[in-house]
Amino acid sequence: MTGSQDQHVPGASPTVTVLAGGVGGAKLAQGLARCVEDLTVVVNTADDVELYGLAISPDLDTVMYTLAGVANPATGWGVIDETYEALGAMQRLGEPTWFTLGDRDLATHVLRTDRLRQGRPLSAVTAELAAALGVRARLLPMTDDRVATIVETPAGTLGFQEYFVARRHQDEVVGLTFDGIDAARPAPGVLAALADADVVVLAPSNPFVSIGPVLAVPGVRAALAGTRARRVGVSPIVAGDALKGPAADMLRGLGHEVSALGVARLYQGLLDVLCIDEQDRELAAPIEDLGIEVLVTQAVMQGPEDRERLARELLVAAGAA
Ligand code: FO1
Repeated sequence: MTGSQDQHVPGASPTVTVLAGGVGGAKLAQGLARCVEDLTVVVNTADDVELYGLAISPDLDTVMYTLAGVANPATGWGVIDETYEALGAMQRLGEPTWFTLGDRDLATHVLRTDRLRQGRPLSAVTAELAAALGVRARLLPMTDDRVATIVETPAGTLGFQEYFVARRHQDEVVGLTFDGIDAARPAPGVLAALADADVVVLAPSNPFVSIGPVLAVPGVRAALAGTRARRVGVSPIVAGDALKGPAADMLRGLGHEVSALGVARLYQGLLDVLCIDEQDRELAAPIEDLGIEVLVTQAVMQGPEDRERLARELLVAAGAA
């Protein structure tokens, strides 16, 4: 396999690292997993939450279930063919049930919590869970340390899942902080995955609350800025709106242009190529003016075949396929 000492050999399977949040990142990671042998996914953990005493890592689980082929296709998160008996029992016991935890999903949280209580780091627990589900890609949390996204809104300060799920991301976002980020260290393997890759992909995940925390882990932004890998991003904003979730509202609320150009400005200096949708073709020239090459294609992934199609186009744009 190629590494930072070698240039990628055309025709050989490249070493690819993806920075990802939840559903969008998971879909692209699945497409890439169908194209390359050596795939590492570095996942946001700043929206992790503790409920009923259980350690829940929604983005890690979304990527893990998607790569294992057991994600709920209707939502993108959670497990296919779920039942919700335990949640119903929680409700009868008077517990809040705004976070929809299925019975099968609960098994993951019970095991994760047990292993963490034994003192094992999240990265090791994640590797164990992913291996048990047959995931071949290397799945890494951005850090083993606790980091929590705090959302400032006119209604007050909210934890991320309280903002996102309980209040359906309807509050205006006036500020974001990542509690614990200054003391966080990249999980084992994260910096090497950036340094040794042929291609680093920034998934079409929310730049503020999905990719943002990953880049904010001390050392990660510098590793991405300094890697010899070709760095390819996919805009999560298409035709002035978010593919999913509150990315458009956040760009607007935090004073940025709500477009792929706004995304390009956020990632300036960290990307060699930005993939934008055909509907945004007219933004190619201003993005190129920022020193970022542009791939114009159908950037919205439909089904699993389409995830592979987009992944392959990204690898070609990176000169690695
Ligand atoms: N997202 C929702 O919108 N509503 C839910 O009830 C919900 C439950 C849930 C349970 C487990 C899990 O792994 C993810 C879950 N998500 C839910 C998704 C998650 O909150 C967000 O997609 C991410 O945190 C943002 O990337």
